[in-house]
Amino acid sequence: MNKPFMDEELPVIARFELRRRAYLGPDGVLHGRPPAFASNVDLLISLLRAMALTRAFDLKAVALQRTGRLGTYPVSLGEEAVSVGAASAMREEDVLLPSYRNTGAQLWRGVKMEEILLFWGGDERGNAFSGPKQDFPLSIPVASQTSHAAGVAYAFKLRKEPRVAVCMSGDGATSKGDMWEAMNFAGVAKLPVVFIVGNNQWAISVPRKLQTASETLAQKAIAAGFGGEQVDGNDVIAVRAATERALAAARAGEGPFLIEALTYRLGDHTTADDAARYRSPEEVQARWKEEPIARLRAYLVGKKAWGKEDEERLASECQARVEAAAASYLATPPRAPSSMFDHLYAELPHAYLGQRRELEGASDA
Ligand SMILES: Cc1ncc(C[n+]2csc(CCOP(=O)(O)OP(=O)(O)O)c2C)c(N)n1
Ligand SMILES: [Mg+2]
Repeated sequence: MNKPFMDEELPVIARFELRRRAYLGPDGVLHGRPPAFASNVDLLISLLRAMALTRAFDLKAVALQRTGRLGTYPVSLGEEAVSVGAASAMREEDVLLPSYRNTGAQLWRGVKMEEILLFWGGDERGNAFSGPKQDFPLSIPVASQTSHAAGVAYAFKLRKEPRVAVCMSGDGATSKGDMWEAMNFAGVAKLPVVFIVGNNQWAISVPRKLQTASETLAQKAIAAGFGGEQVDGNDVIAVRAATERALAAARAGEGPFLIEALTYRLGDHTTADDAARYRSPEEVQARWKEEPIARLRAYLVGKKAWGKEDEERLASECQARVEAAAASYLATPPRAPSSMFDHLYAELPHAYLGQRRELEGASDA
């Protein structure tokens, strides 16, 4: 850490503390004092299944992109526990504001795989998704969802509704003005919003250390006047426990919270990226030992709650579901090109009327 200048002769006026939450280690063993839900094997299996489905879906999405049938796509390989852990702690009436890397959270909330594929295939109908309609579409502009989340939480507060906005972002978002402003307002107005920062160590090719000199990202909450903690983001139990606690506090009127979920982006930034150009295969290989699915599987195997047959059944089930979703996506006829003029304006400006007519004329021909 950079040692900030400090005149030792002056009296100390404030001290801050940060804590780190971790239960399920890469060794597949529970440490510390895990939350009560960790003894609910069925729940743990549902978390495992959700992470496995996310990974299988990502694989298929990349295959579709590589064969020219999908646009750019961002996998969440190695980061599945952040999305699944956070979303699984939410109530249906809460509002999720995801980033582009939170496919696992959207799936948990009930968005269909074919809808996600439609979106990444360039069809906005994918955003009219199933599941909680009040959830936001995923945000591609980095950090713009943070101020939206503060706004949603402000509405909850004004209406006195016991609901929470869950804002998901990457580490890079915490370096942006939008997020500082959102956190500042959230702190001042004590808003029911939980910021989940998936710190995957990279903002495309920019490593965490070049993004911010802050020792942790969790401590950024302290500057905004609320609490934060660092969580092992590859431990789905820790992510869920941290989110549950923060949601309960926010719902009870205790204001915002920031969870820095430490993880690692095992894949490329998106299908438009080649991470081998800026990081070594050895670094990535070493991080595979920490990925979230293997450790939960190992834990369940140790408990005799999971075995080879379960694993094989899950793999073929995920495969079948993903294939069916891809087939449904591919069978969806594209929208008429003129639909690009719909929905943006209540009344189409004159300049666009002519363009629409021209396009419709061309497609009639
Ligand atoms: C406002 C804005 N600036 C730049 C970009 C280009 N961009 C896309 S992703 C990204 C990096 C984001 O990193 P991080 O917040 O750590 O999220 P991650 O991709 O690692 O999940 C950038 C700079 C963008 N999408 N939006
Ligand atoms: Mg990142």
